[in-house]
Amino acid sequence: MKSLKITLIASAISLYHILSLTAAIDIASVNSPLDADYSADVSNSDLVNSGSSSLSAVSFSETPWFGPNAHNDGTVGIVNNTSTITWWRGAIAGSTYSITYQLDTTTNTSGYDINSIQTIHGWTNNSGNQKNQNYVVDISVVGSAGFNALASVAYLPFTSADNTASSKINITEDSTGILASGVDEIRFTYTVPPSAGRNPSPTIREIDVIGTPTTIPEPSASTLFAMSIIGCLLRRNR
Ligand SMILES: [Ca+2]
Ligand SMILES: [Ca+2]
Repeated sequence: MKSLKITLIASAISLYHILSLTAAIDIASVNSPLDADYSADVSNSDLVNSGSSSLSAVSFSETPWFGPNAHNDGTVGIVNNTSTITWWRGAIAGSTYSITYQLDTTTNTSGYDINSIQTIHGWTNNSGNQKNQNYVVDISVVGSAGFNALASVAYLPFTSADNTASSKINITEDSTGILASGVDEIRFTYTVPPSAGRNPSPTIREIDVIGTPTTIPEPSASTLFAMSIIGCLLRRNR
């Protein structure tokens, strides 16, 4: 009976995660002629911000040429300062680059609910393509080493000739307000757009992931009653 109960609870937890992955996702996008715009929108206490207790580690597919700490330092930074953007040099169209955030599960063992994601790009000079946002968000949940796709962003309104200086994406969930539950890793993978011009790699000023520790619901009275019935039936069939 004990193993059956554990199996049922584990199944319920897995179903909880899967249901969360079927979220009704909304992706909103805006842009501005100002390089370091949207500064008032940035969070310095989100799940992946540098110094947050929820952030365990950050890793890159390739170390950025500029600003390896800019993407999660809690600010959009200042105009024309390369330390305030995370940027990969030598990118060509079709190149991919990723940032992976590992969340701490020593305290919050069930992982985290993700409520919203915000990404801000911005730079005054060079190609307008740098302000396009073209990436996929993948998540991994507690108990699984694999990743699942959560959202795909393709905000590509700018050509290399555009001087629009910044853009902002907000990813939310329309129904439950929760994009995913039980998350212990979140990865952003950027693809350089096919029409990219000079220095086309994204100029990432900040990535915010808003969320809270996941709370696994206790089994309801009806679930426990159903478990007891199953247990009785199993004993009778021995
Ligand atoms: Ca932040
Ligand atoms: Ca920043």
